[in-house]
Amino acid sequence: HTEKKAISLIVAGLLPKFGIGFEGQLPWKLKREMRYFRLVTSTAVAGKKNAVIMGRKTWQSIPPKFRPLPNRINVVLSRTSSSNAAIQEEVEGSDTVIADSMSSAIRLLDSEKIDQIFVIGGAELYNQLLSLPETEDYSVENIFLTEITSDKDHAMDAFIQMDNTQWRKASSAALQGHLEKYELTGFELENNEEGDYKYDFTLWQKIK
Ligand code: FOL
Repeated sequence: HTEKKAISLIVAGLLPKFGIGFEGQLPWKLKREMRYFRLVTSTAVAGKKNAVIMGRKTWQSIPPKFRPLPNRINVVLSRTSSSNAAIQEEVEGSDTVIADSMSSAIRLLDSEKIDQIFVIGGAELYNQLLSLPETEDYSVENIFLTEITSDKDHAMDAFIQMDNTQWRKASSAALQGHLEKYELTGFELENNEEGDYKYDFTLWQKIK
């Protein structure tokens, strides 16, 4: 028996409805926001790696040339043996594992060599964890949420359900502290702009 694992979610959502996707892809192309995602999920303490857990559709949404996401242990959740076999074939020899549930993914990651565990989507997996953040295997402690706004309308068909009675926004000092611990300096947390979008990097934590 091992300790309950702390996990983090990382997600970018368009307010006020928390839209995160359209037709199986991100609704936007935000170069510097994606750089933040890459650095936050890749940077681990010396001698360890982080893990990224994602659903099968999110795996398929990542451009083949970028997957598996480098320098991270990739875990893909897939319940059906047909998609399972296709992913297995693509990833053989890489740092990628396939699991059929969050609990088995977490148990596969039970190693001293893993620093942080990030869940990187999509909507089905995020919403499962947001509604049930704690099981006997894991507990969602942090949500790295990029809060995006735009004056224009953007088509969205995937949303996350943020429940403000379960989660509260941490101070920007708390997020800055996390980033500094990993020597991730130089990010402006607020009032970032790219194209039609403005966004803030925020951290949400479970209300105990
Ligand atoms: N969280 C945040 N904050 N922003 C996101 O865009 C995001 N995207 C996902 C999950 N959480 C997120 C899922 N979608 C790549 C593509 C899609 C994707 C996640 C990652 C990807 O290609 N990542 C490369 C970056 C390449 C680059 O720098 O352009 C990586 O190495 O992480």
